[in-house]
Amino acid sequence: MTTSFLGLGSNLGDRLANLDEAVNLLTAHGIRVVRSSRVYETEPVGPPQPDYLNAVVEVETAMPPRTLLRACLEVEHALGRERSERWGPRVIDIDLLTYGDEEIDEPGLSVPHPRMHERGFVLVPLLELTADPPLPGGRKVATLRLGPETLGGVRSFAAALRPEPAEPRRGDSTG
Ligand code: GSY
Repeated sequence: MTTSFLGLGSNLGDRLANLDEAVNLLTAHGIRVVRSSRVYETEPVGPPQPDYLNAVVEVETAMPPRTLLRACLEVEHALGRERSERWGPRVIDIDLLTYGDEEIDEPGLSVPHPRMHERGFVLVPLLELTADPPLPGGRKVATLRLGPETLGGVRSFAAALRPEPAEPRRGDSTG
C-alpha cells in the first residue's frame, strides 16, 4: 500500500458538496481515504475567478501512480469537470500531490507536484496532515519562504471532509 496526498479544489456550483462528492467517488473507486484536512476558502491563483474551497486528503492505495491519476481524472469527469481554460474556474480539481516518497517526472505525471511548495492553498491543508511532506526537488518545509505572499488569502471555512465508509468487499471480516 502507498500513502498519497491529493489536493482537492472547487470554485463553481456548490463547492463544499463537490469536495464531499469527490471524496465519496474516490472511495467508490477503491481508494481508501484515510484523513482529510479542514476545508479552506482560498483566493484564486490565476486569472480573476471566484474563490476556491480547497482541502487535502491522505489516501492509501495499491494502485500504481498512473492508475491513481486516471482514477482522479475519472472522478473529475464524473463530477462534470470540463477541461477548458488552463487556469480557469472548475467544478472540481483533483491533483496528485505525492505518491509515497517517489519522484516521478514523466509526460503527464509529475510527483511531487512541481508547484505544490509555492501554493498556500496546498501547503496549509497539507501541513495539517503531515509535518514533513515529500516536496519537489527533495526540498524541506523548513527551507520554504512561508510568508504572506504564499499563505495569505487562505481562510478556514469548514471542518474536515468525511468519507462515507466503503462497501465491505468479499472476504472482509464482518466482525
Ligand atoms: O490547481 C488547482 C486549481 N486552482 C486553484 C485552487 O485549487 N485554489 C486556488 N486558490 N487557486 C487555484 N487556481 C487554480 S488553477
